[in-house]
Amino acid sequence: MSIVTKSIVNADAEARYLSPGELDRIKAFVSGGQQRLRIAQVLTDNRERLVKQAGDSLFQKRPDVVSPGGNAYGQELTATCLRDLDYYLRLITYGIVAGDVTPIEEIGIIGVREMYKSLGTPIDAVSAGVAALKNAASTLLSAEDSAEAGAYFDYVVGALA
Ligand SMILES: CCC1=C(C)/C(=C/C2=NC(=C\c3[nH]c(/C=C4\NC(=O)[C@H](C)[C@H]4CC)c(C)c3CCC(=O)O)/C(CCC(=O)O)=C2C)NC1=O
Repeated sequence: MSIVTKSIVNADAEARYLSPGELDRIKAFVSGGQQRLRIAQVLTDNRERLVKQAGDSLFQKRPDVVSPGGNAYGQELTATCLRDLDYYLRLITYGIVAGDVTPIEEIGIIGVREMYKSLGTPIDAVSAGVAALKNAASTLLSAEDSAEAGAYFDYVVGALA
């Protein structure tokens, strides 16, 4: 839920107007809108190369995952692993547009630890993959945009660590 929806739901639950604090937070959300949309656009346009770069970097750091016996060993499972990185990049663009990590949390964090455990997927390596996505993204963004986007990548990295 974006800050706009959230504030309206909270205010209406008490049948009151939006408070000065709520209006300030909405103002900050709106004035950062151009930046967030610009970042989401760059990440969306470059998703294929970002996922490829992050995968290359992850498999260099964690050769075990793509070695015999590794969870992502073999063409098919490696492709599934890259697909998961693409999923997380997509969720991160949702969070950036919403200005809120809640969509990322609801779609891609809650329950995921148990899921990866049952698949035998090392979750710390998924986290390292998202950190590699962040690095790749930072090469395409200005310092200011990298810092804004970085918070959403860091949220996922931390939640999966
Ligand atoms: C949008 C929210 C969402 C997420 C996050 C998601 C993840 C997800 N990853 C899966 C599998 C998988 N995920 C991986 C990923 C990896 N293995 C590794 O060793 C690497 C560290 C890592 C890549 C970074 C692999 C290899 C599988 C297949 C495992 C198997 O079938 O044995 C599966 C099992 C079903 C399937 O194969 O599609 C799910 C549900 N699905 C979703 O809908």
